[in-house]
Order: sequence, then structure tokens, then C-alpha cells
Amino acid sequence: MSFIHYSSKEINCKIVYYGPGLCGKTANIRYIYSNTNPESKGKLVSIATETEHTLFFDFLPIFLGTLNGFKLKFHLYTVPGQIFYEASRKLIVKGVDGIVFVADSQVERMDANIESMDNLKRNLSEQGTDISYTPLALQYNKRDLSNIMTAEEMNRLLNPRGVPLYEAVALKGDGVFETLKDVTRQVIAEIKKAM
Ligand SMILES: Nc1nc2c(ncn2[C@@H]2O[C@H](COP(=O)(O)OP(=O)(O)OP(=O)(O)O)[C@@H](O)[C@H]2O)c(=O)[nH]1
Ligand SMILES: [Mg+2]
Repeated sequence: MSFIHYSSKEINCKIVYYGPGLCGKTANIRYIYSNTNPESKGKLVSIATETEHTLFFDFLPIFLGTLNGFKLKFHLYTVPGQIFYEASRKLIVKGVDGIVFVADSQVERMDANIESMDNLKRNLSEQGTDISYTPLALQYNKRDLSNIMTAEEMNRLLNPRGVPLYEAVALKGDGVFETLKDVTRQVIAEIKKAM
């Protein structure tokens, strides 16, 4: 849940990028970091293996203006997607305000996408959060590759609720800010309701 700090006039929100191993979560955060003004971002912290996999998480704070005189700060996290990092994922989704689910569009990664989505639902429900009531945006990444499913086919498997969906090439930045804007818009709408 977001935290409103009345003394420092700050609202802190937590956005988590979820999805299977190597779907492009870290690529999203890196692109956001590289394309945000220095005054609107903090330090990017990445804890990765010697290969490209995230070991624990990536973390990037960004500042998105003000709401009713409060400074809006979004803490962006990625989870490590590989199956055996379950304990880290459980920890990272604690108190989440909004989720970006990044799916890998390659046909051979559909099972991994579905498994990761089920895993997300389970981890949220263990902390008493129903995914149906959580701000959520979907990103179908790696649209530049040739062996991919259509967005319609992926919707049937991953998006029964019809949440906002973005096709992306995170490496190049296509769709990255569109996805981020959507989830932050949903989170801000929730905060406004609570204020
Ligand atoms: N072709 C292509 N490759 C991509 C795209 N996005 C990311 N990649 C590549 O896919 C690989 C994995 O990307 P990451 O962003 O590290 O994946 P991740 O989801 O953070 O993986 P974990 O940390 O293991 O969960 C890297 O080699 C990226 O360069 C894309 O849109 N198109
Ligand atoms: Mg990663």
C-alpha cells in the first residue's frame, strides 16, 4: 500500500515488474533509467548474476510531480523471474501498489508466462491482495522477434480481465513509458480515492 508522509509531504508508491525469466523486466527499468531526467530519478540498484539474470531485484525511484501538494515518488522494482527465486519474489511483492506483468511474446515462452502469472496471483493472495483489485498493466514484450504469438492469442491466455495491454520492444524502449504511464495512472486514481 502507498505511504503518505504528512511531515515531508511525500507519497511513496511501489510498482513491481513481474514475469518469467528473461522476459525483459530489467530491460524496462534500464530504459526508464536512461531516459528520465536526472532530477526526476534516484540511483538504479541492480543485483544480477554474472549472466544477465536478476539475482535479487532491480530498484529505481522516480519522481512524478505532485498531487495535492504532495510529492509523488514511485519505487520501481523487478522480481527475479527464474522459478527458484520464489522467496525473493514473495518479499518484493509485499505492499505492492501496482503491477506491470511483462510477458515474453515468443511461442515457446507461453508456458513460462502462464506459470509466472499463476505464481503472481498466488503470491499476492498469500499477502491478502486480490489481483482483480490491484492496478495492473500487461506488456507483451519482444515484438521484434519472429516466432511470436499474436496479441489476441496472448490475451486469451493471459488477459481474461482485459486490463490495459501494451506491445513492446523493451530493448529499444518501444512501449516502455506507455506501460509505466498506465500503471501509475491507475495507482494515482486509487490514491485519490483514499485521500
Ligand atoms: N529481442 C529482444 N530482446 C529483448 C527485449 N527485451 C529484453 N531482451 C533481451 O532479453 C534478455 C533478458 O532481458 P532482461 O531484461 O534481463 O530479463 P528479465 O526479465 O529481467 O530476466 P530475469 O532477471 O531473469 O527475471 C536480455 O538479453 C535482453 O537484452 C526485446 O524487446 N527484444
Ligand atoms: Mg531481471
